[in-house]
Amino acid sequence: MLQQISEAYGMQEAALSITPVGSGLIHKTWKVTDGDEVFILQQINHNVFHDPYAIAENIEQVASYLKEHHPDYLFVAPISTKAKEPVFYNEEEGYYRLFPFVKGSHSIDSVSTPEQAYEAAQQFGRFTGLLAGFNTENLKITIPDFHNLTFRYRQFLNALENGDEKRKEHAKQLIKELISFESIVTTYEQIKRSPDFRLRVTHHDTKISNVLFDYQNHAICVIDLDTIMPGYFFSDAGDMMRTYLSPANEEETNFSLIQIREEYFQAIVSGYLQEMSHLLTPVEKNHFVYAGKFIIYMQALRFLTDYLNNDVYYGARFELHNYNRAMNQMHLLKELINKESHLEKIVRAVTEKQFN
Ligand code: GN1
Ligand code: MG
Repeated sequence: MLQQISEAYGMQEAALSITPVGSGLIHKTWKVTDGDEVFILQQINHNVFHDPYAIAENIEQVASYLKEHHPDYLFVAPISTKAKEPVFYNEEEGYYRLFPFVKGSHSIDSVSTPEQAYEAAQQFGRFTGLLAGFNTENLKITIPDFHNLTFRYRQFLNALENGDEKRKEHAKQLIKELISFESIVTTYEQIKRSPDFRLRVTHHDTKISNVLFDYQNHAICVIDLDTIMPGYFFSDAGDMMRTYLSPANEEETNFSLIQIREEYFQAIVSGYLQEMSHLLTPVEKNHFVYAGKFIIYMQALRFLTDYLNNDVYYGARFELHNYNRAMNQMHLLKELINKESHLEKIVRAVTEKQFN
């Protein structure tokens, strides 16, 4: 594999060293060193992304818009092969792509200070903000219905019909609980019909490892642009809440460690609004807490659906893996809802103080 890839990109195979990096559930990622040059190599998960060229097209379009309108913005686009292809395809190995490694950058796997949350939120807000003039209809849909909560709920109901009987029995209580939060879907359906919510260029995967930091701990840019699609601001704000608010992540099985850190919530809202305040409608600004509920609920549904379907999407290292993840997200959702009125106050304080 390495030989073909190095040939395709004009690297010296003999001088290469390659180490796996990252913790994503979908793609495989490596750091590749070719003498003085460093790259990030990724194998695209073709089961999830059926059309890797659509991703490449989106990235190209966004890159050229940013280059024209915001030339100082650092946007990490993949390197083309010698044959000028944006991805390398090989029948046995599938699809790969290569990125330049951003010098002096590193990524982190968990958020341990509110400043990191602020910096990341600012970067994701900046990304959507700078692309406000870009016509979202030009974007290809790389995963249909990716953050369509109605669709995710339907997939969950399908799994209740057709999923593994034993697993259904095991998850009985959790299934009931998830159904009891169905109003989150109803609200989403109202939002879809409301003129107060705009479709924007949305990243759709705002976890902290998709932000590059420099060694002074300033965020430099966002990466992982596979799911750039038209979407709502609450997809990005919500996934930051899902992944930055709790000190324990989605893998934690000691659920008492799952907590909502209010100062991190404030940091996400402030950082995001720093770049997006002039673009969000007043109604959107009132939906930061909903953002968290929306994404956390959707992730709980997705993990449990996968558990009921025998782990076909996320995979699992042990029998209860996706069940535990779904339980974890359910706990996180309840913690968020417990603090809802307090969090709403924080949103009001931030919007009034900074932006009025
Ligand atoms: C997947 O592969 P990764 O970790 O970047 C998933 C996200 C989920 C996340 C949960 C394409 O992202 O939507 O939130 O797992 N991405 C896709 O860990 O399904
Ligand atoms: Mg990703």
